[in-house]
Amino acid sequence: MFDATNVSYDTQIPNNVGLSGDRRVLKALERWHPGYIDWWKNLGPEGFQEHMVYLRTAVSVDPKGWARFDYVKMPEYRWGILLAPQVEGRTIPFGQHYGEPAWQEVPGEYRAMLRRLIVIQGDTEPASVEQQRHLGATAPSLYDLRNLFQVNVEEGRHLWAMVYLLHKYFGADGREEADGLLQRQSGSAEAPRMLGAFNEATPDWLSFFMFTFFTDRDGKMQLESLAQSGFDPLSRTCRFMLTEEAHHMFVGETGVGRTIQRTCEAMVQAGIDDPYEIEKVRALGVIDLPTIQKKLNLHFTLSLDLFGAEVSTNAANAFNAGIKGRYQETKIDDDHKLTDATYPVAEFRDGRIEIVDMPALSAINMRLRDDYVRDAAGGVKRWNAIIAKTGVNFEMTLPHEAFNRKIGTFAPAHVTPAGEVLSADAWNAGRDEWLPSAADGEFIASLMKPETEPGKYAGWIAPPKIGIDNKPGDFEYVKLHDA
Ligand code: BYC
Repeated sequence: MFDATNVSYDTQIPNNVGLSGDRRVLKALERWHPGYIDWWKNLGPEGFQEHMVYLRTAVSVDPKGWARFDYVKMPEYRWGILLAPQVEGRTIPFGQHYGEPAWQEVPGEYRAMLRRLIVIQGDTEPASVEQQRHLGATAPSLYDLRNLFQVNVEEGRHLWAMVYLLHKYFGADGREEADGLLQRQSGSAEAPRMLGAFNEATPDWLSFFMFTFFTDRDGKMQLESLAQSGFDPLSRTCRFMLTEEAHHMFVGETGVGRTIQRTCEAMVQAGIDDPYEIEKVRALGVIDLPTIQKKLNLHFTLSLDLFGAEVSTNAANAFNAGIKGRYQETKIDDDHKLTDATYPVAEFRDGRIEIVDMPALSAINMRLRDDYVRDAAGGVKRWNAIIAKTGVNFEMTLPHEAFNRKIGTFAPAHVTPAGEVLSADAWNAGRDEWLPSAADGEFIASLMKPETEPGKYAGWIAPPKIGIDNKPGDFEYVKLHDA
């Protein structure tokens, strides 16, 4: 019998979707594969393609033991297609089809909408790999280098996950879209990636950690919403992707946390009480806390933009159709149709920030963004606990949601991180106090020197508390010398 928990390795593409019995899709994916490998080699991690990296590979979808750790050369990573097991008798948990059996095939009337969401989701995965491709050259340790590559190969697998859905359920136009996912490129003038944050540079490792904390967390929220989908194959795909996503946010949270920790320790050791003595702190070879706050401000605001407009008919239509739900939809205590419900939405009106009750159906993006902000705030609290423990007097904060926005109601507004509305000129004059300046970028870049000895860490970041897969401190996560 076909076993949907364990992964079959009898085709070139490991999978638990019975690919060997589905010649059409198998052939289509095998045709797509060489283009993917070319993309990985040309636009994936720069260098290190021939090195052995200690990576986890998904070998099952059993929550208790889905991964295996071993050394592998990245181009030989077994990118597989894995769907969480089908839930017997699952019904559509929201929208106008609430309570009807979940769809196993694409409903004709929602085909275009579904394809669009799958393509957008798919587009972000290779984009992030492209954004991070040059970071290997400046990794602060072999541990961090390995984590970067782990994140990268899994984003590659998430691309495969969306490409599978396109090939399996969307025929010729699905094939075209799958090819397009390898043609657009992060930051390209002619064919950029689809969403704003995925065309920004990730210039240094602090940006990488902020990205994996804030932007991967948008990924989590979006995947959670798609995991509610009435289209069961999408739901199952996203559910398994979320298992891997947790590690990406761990990399971000602990990466920023270790940076903060090292800065505070260096300040205490040097007897510097005032976190705003920036030059003195920088002279210690660590990143001052106000600059870390500026990086936080930037990545938080770029990630807020990924939720789309606060009031959105696209989002209302997707919810009504049963295609994209809310965060933890099945745990919400309401009618799951939102016919008469309202939701408080932030609006920029006549130069003021107001909270207005709107039909909940059109405020789906706003609600998800609120859930996201709450989730992100938890991490910031944990960073502040690190600072407090060292005795340094400083608190990281999430800036006001109207600050530095490019999408939605606040796009034309000029608002400070504290939520004060300013003129464009006054805002521009304050910009470098709130967001990383060119000089901040140069300083951080000056610290980005690779540390390649097992167990050693660059001076600006503290070592992790525990190793990956419980490995000892001096474990050689990437074998740099025997490629
Ligand atoms: N940049 O009605 P609206 C991840 C467009 S991250 C550029 O508000 P909607 C990951 C929008 O497309 C998660 N354009 O849109 C993380 C629309 O254009 P059209 C990725 C934007 O649909 C780290 C127009 O503005 N997954 O997985 O309600 C590493 C009107 O907007 C942006 C998803 O996003 C933007 N930021 O909301 C690796 C899930 N925002 O169609 C991976 C799928 C909006 O009128 N996507 N626009 O030409 C969606 O659910 C929705 O498309 C969005 C936008 C939430 C993104």
